[in-house]
Amino acid sequence: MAEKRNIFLVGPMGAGKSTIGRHLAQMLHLDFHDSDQEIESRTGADIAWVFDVEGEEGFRVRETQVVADLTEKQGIVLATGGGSIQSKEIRNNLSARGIVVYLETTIDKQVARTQRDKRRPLLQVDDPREVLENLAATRNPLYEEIADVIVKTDEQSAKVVANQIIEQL
Ligand code: SKM
Repeated sequence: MAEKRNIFLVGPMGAGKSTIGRHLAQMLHLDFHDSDQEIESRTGADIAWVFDVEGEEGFRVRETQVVADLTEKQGIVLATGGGSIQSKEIRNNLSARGIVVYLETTIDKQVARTQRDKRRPLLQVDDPREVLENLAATRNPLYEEIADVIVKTDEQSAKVVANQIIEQL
């Protein structure tokens, strides 16, 4: 990469966006940001609290603002929230301001990786698998549509995936 570009990681909950993003940022000497984490630091509360108090709608307003702000930076790796791509405004910002990498995974991996994770209020239900399958049906086409690069994350370590992404930039 000749100039300082941005890399935006999209994909469902449990795809490994935060872990892979940290490796990628370190390898490329870019700054790492995570939109869920940024929402937590701006509100001083966790994602579950934001959902409880402001509802999913309130959370999405915050997410849209955070992504708009972070994508204005230069030379960052951004791990986006799993549902962020449902916003057209976010999709437009991501496509216009960096390389979009879709981290693809399986429902089995998602279920295993998101168990007891308090940052996933949508999965605090009896059957998280069913929720993940329904979300995948609406969201996977959107991830695919905006992706410049698609990488599978279910069988490789985060470091290997980060290397595979770098090869495709
Ligand atoms: O942004 C968080 C939040 O739990 C919602 C979400 C989603 O809609 O898939 C994914 C997480 O990253």
